Amino acid sequence: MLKILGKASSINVRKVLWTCEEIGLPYQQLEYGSGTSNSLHTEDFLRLNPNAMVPVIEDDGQTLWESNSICRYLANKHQRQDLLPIAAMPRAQIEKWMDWQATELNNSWRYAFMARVRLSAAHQDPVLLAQGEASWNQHMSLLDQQLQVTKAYVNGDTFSLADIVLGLSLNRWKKAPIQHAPLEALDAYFALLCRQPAFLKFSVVV
Ligand SMILES: N[C@@H](CCC(=O)N[C@@H](CS)C(=O)NCC(=O)O)C(=O)O
Repeated sequence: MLKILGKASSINVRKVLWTCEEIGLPYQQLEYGSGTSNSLHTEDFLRLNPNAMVPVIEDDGQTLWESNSICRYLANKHQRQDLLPIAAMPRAQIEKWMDWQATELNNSWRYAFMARVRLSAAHQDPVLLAQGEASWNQHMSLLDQQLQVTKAYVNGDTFSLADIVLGLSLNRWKKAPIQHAPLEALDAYFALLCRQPAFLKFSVVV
């Protein structure tokens, strides 16, 4: 059976768990990472992922890390073309939003998230915090503009892997105690995602 190493509180682990639920794939999830009894800094774990990060999967005797790559692998392996199309351009449009989430969006929220959610003493500079919140809102506003066009999911009328990675990111933004820009298309998108049992299950934590 597919083995998923990583704590369920991790947003990146939850992307993989949600993907498995959409596919209807049985899995065994093991709590690994800070705050659990399984350290990422052992020789055994570092052999699986030298980045000392979760998630990691073990499937058919092989190991894979990087959450978005794992989601792509699972959709591809189980031929879920609704989640990740095979045709070049439709696929690239989904992957574009996944890459944007992992690079541009993720870089925008780190300081404000550490300050406001993790309450990190090292992230309380008021100027950097204001810049961080503004940057996070600005990136979410770009997603809002896209949703004003599609009026449904990130890439159009159908749910895809892009909605898994961005849905969890939206959940983080909505629940973080920051000054939120008023973004109505994102509110409608959040309500749409709340119709999916897996989203409700994996959006309990920030
Ligand atoms: N780019 C990686 C990032 C993974 C990542 O940041 N994982 C965090 C949890 S969300 C982690 O392993 N942190 C160390 C820990 O929890 O001990 C991915 O998407 O898989």
